[in-house]
Amino acid sequence: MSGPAPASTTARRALQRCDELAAISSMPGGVERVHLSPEHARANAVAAGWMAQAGLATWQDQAGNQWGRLEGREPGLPSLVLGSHLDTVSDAGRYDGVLGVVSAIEVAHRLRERADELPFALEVVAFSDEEGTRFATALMGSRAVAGQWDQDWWERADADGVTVREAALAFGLDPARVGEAARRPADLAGYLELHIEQGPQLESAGRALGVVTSIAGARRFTGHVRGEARHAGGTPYPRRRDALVAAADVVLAVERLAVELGGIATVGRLQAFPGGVNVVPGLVEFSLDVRAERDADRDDLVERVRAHGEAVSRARGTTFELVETHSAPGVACDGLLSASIAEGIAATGDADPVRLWSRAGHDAMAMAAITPVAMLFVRCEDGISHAPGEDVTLGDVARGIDAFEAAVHDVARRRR
Ligand code: HGY
Ligand code: MN
Ligand code: MN
Repeated sequence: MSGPAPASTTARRALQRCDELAAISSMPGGVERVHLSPEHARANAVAAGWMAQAGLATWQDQAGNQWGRLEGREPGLPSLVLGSHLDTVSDAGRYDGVLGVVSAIEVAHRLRERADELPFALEVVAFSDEEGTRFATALMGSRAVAGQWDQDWWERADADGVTVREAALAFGLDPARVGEAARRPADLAGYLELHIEQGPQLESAGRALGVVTSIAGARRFTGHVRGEARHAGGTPYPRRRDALVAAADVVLAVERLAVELGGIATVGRLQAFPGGVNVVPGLVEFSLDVRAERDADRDDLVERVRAHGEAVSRARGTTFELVETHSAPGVACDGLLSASIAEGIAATGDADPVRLWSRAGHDAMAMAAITPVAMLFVRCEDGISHAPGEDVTLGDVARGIDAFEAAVHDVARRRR
């Protein structure tokens, strides 16, 4: 067969590859692939094989990101980078991040015969840590590429007490060389990311694809409510300092305040200690994730939650504390690159694509520190994500890959 493969063939292969990656999991019967794990190494190796098949020169950087590169009309040109992440949340779906990586590889594959016409090199990147599942932070892979590696991260430990430094060494990385993962802005022409929407807006609008206008920056915290563990039978109510009852009040307020202020806030994890059926809980540890379209509104919401937690604790004789574990500023997508994404979608028959801001975080946020970024969203079934029910259709993926490829051609046309 000569010429590029038809859309449905490449889309079918992209979906098969999502299935193949889903099988690389540390969770029996589910999908979990975390930073610097054996599954991370296997997924990188598999992705590197696909990149090589697509004609890309491949390498893994010192932050565990997997790269591939196709030279443009002359060697050494700044690169247009297409990418997303291969790490997952626990009990994940099969498309968050992964669809963006396999679609980028398909686009590179289709362009390989014509790469000598491109006014940039084309690179594909599979980022190592977007979700922060293992070390309770996020974007470690893309932040390393953006030259924003935080030296404090080395001592961060996972649930088993393994630090990032120990995990990096076991993975075969040299912590002293993490700076080599950083890319220079002058070597980049931009960053484009295809991702499932992870919400229901495209589905509600009856559209397969959308242009992302901006990406909300999340702040994440580990919270503690401290009271006093005592006998569940013997301790009268006036003497109790029940950390879980105080925390429950905070959890309800998190939802109420988020709705009131137009933000989004979630307590996704909560644990009571010592955890005995006949012991008043003396300590609660919980997570808090806060987002809004504008950073100022998000920060306001954080302070309102903190004030509520402190007030509840004063009334109940407990203490309340929020320690920040992750903070990313919101990011605006680049106007010109977004125009290319819109042109790409238009080439698939939707002349006036939906524009929406991303409630979810993406590697593009980190990349925006060193190069202009834009994103293409693909509709997902019922808006479900971060859950095994994540789903997409073959038709939407075919359109997404076509639009992604057409967007790359449009960027090339504008740079000539
Ligand atoms: O949580 C997020 O927004 C991203 O999917 N990691
Ligand atoms: Mn995710
Ligand atoms: Mn993602």
